[in-house]
Amino acid sequence: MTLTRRSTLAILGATSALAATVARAAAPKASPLRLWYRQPAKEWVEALPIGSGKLGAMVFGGVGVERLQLNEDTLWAGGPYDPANPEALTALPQIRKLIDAGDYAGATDLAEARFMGTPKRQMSYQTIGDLKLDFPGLGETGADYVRDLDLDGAIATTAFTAGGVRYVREVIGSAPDGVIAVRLTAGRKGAISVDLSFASPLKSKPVATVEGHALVLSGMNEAQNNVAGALKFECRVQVQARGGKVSGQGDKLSVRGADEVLLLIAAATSYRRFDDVSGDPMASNRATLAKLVGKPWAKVLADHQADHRGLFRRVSVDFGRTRADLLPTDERIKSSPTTDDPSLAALYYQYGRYLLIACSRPGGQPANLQGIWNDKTFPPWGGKYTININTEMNYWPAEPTNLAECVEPLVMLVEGVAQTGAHTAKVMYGARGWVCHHNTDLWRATAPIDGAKFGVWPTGGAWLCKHVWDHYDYGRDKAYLEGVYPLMKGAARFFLDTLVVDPKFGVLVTNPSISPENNHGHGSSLAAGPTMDQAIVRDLFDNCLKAEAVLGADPAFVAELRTARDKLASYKIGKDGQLQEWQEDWDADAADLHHRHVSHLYGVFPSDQIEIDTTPKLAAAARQSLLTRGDLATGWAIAWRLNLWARLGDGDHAHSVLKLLLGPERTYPNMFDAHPPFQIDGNFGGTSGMTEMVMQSRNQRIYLLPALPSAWPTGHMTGLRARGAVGVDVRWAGGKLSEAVLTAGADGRHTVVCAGSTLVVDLKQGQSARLTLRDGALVRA
Ligand code: FUC
Repeated sequence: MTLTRRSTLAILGATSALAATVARAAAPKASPLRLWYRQPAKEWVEALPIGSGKLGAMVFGGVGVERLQLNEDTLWAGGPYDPANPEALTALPQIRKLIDAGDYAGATDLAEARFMGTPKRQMSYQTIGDLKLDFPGLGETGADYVRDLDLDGAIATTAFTAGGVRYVREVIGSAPDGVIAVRLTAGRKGAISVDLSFASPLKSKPVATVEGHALVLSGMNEAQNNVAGALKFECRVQVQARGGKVSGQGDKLSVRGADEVLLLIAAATSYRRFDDVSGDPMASNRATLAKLVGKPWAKVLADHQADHRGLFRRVSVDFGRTRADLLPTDERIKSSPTTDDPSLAALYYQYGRYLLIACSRPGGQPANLQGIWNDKTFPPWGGKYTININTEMNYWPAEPTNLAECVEPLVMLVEGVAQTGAHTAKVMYGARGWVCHHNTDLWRATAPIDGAKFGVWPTGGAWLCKHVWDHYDYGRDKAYLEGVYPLMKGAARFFLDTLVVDPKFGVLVTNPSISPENNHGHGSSLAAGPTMDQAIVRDLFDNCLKAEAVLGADPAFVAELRTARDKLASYKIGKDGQLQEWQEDWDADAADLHHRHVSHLYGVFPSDQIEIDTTPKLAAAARQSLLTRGDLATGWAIAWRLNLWARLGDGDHAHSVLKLLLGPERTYPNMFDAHPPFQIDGNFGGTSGMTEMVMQSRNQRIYLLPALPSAWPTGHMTGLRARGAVGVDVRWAGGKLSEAVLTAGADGRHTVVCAGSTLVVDLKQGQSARLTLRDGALVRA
């Protein structure tokens, strides 16, 4: 890739300072796939994340003291519990009546008193704590210091020189071997001495012991919200030293005078399922480590990188490059608001993919509010699965950026909440099917929590079902669809049983519900039939109908769905030309006109019920709503706006929103998204939004460059996926498509749209088609 010189004054001004700083540092080769820094991390949001899917570590890159903050994805507070509140069933008709009568505050009070889960809060994701590496004789800094995270190699490296010796420390999270592996090397034999110890903030006070050449931390998780801690956990660090001496003392393990040291870190809890904590973490860790006896670092690394690259290298992206990409990552983020740095956007894009690969792998838990990385016992919002936007946003980029495998944990979560949620549906609503409100946790709790104005929202599970369907729609694996159809059907069944007729408008609506988490200005947030609910339920019904059309044999259910679907409330345009957020035209009365949630625009993105080309009036109303909301919001909320502006076909507006996301107020030095505080959804939403600028796959059509900003005149994005199991490569120059390649994973017909021109392409599985623009028309090249 060659550097393109940009002629903006900002760049030219930065150039000479740049050259000097780059020369001073032991900078890694400029690479579009590398985060790098000239100093160790002081704050957690400066440390670099690595992960095996199940295990995570934040690498601080200290010289005399290295800190590896560790996570295991099932270490959460509490134990199996049932939050369904039986009082809700008798309160339900009264709450509905109050809502129908317009007494929204009264409905809220009653819901608060009798409709909330018990306990009213869910459990938190918790850290294991830190593995501390003390290096006697090394100070705070070293010469020629550099630390980096190579996204392609999935490896964090710290290197520096001290006492004339070059030290290199590498850390990986290996999915195939199920460990975090650390290699310590030095340029002189016998130069490595290190003391290992654990420090954990868990109030349950886990204990560290030495077993031969292993340092072991074991204990229990914490109790929370009156739910006792029921999980045993263990973290086991196996030390292999070449040369030198390993010795243990109390709760410390020491290495002296080694040539090279390898640390293999395994961690596990006794969690098996939301209702089963009978696992044996010690046996599991021993088994994991036993498999690695005699396996050299080179092989551990090679297996890890082959596995990672198998996913990561599917997509390549380039938005152009400037000299700004020679700077350390933290400096680029700081100067990004005023600098032309398109490859920072590309780095952020690929970082999102890197993070998903590192925190969401088959057999593990889905990405929570912080993915897998958390240094607290009670992180912000419990680090849970908030499913009124955040968890879904985590998975927006998964299918289009060719990481379908990473969706498996989310589908497994839906399997879990479909079971616990069937109980909640029965106990709290007297309904069949299953329901999940605005949050869930490791224990797959499904009742409304936190407060009526947050929790009384029955469409969380239904929204998750969109991802369950999308996984089929992108992959076209019929056996998979057969397996998940009962989940979708159960979610739909709940709504067939609980939708009620709105007495004023005569349509079928959810009641009680909210438009997350917005106060409509009429005494509360509670209402009947908020626009988002109607849209989510419409998608759910439609996707069930499509699934049934593939699988067949469910005609009675289809008839029921069709009847209900036709009675769902449709979209409404309000007095200010906006897309109404509620059945009533209340938008202008809302307590916060700039509310971060843009729930009523779900139909534009992530759904495709509203499109600029097929439903232009609704799209214009959505645009009006979006303009009123404004661009500035929390990290994830900016990311949602980015996706929306891309869907509305405004590339330059999308790019200006992206700039807000990439700036230092919304991106920490380690590129984690700042809500603030850290929340990973913004990272994933950012990756999704950039994809949407280049390629959109909706309503059986593939849009090429639907929202390309003028800031990225030349570039490519290859290895994407569209619905219908088709691969898409897009290359452009001078702001126009130069070439697109479609590669079919299944037989199908694809309608491709670019610059107002449409082409229908029929492809058999394995075939590909090369497309280009000729005299403004899309043609096969
Ligand atoms: C939703 C949002 C908050 C936050 C929380 C985790 O409730 O409204 O902004 O992201 O989830």
